[in-house]
Amino acid sequence: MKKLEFPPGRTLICGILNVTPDSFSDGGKWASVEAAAARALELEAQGAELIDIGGESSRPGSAPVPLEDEKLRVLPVLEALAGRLRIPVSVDTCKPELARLAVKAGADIINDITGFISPAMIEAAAASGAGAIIMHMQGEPRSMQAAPVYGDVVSEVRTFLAERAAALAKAGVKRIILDPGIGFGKTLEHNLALLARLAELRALGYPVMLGVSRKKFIGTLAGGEPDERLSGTIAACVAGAANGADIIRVHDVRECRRAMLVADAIRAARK
Ligand code: 8Y4
Repeated sequence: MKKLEFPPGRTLICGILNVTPDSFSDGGKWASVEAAAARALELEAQGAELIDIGGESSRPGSAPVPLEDEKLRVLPVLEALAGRLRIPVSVDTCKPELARLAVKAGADIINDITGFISPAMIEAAAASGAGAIIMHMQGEPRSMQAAPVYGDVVSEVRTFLAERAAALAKAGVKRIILDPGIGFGKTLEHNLALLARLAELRALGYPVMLGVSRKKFIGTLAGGEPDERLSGTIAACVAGAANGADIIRVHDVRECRRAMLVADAIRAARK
């Protein structure tokens, strides 16, 4: 199993590989599997240090995907990639059966946007020997953006992540990454507070992943459709890196990698 390494002072890039039907639909099943595998190799060549593969659209308002559909989307791509990548792969799923099968098919890390609240997901991570990305979400994708409410969003997210990390560690999961879940049951103000105070999450002692790429709060602040949000994405990633993010999860790997090379160099010159 491949393991993510965290060289001090470097912000790693996680490239997003969506394998939902809308992402690779033309040309039938084999063509779409090969296209997805080729995209993963391209993200690696562009400087990704981790690939996050997901077959369930977790956008606000989206409906759950049946297990069989998610399996048919994700597993063939992992199988097609076996032995072809030098970097680890995470699987974005909250279904324990898929998580186990994905690790058997070559995934190294389980990325659960529901934060391993299900004991079966904790068990899947523990039994498979995979690492775990614990993300915070308030509510569920279908309804989470209705009216999210917190007292202090940063301390509530920190308390949740600390509790889930303790449960995973107790079950024997070794490689744990925390993620504040930007946009998952959060208003603009909540997202900004989490970005500004990321250091409070990092203080828990685990690496922190940050997912801001093309998200709605960037459109709210700077305008633009998702494919016009690269500048805002880079600004948020630079701010996140300055505040201690260890990994950024992004669509635009080449551009964000260049931004992190500059941001990390400036951080290294701090006295
Ligand atoms: C355009 C395209 C606009 C996609 C928004 C989006 C995170 C995550 C997602 C995250 C972790 C997304 C699976 C949402 N976000 N996993 N997953 N952290 N760990 N929306 O922030 O990319 S999906």
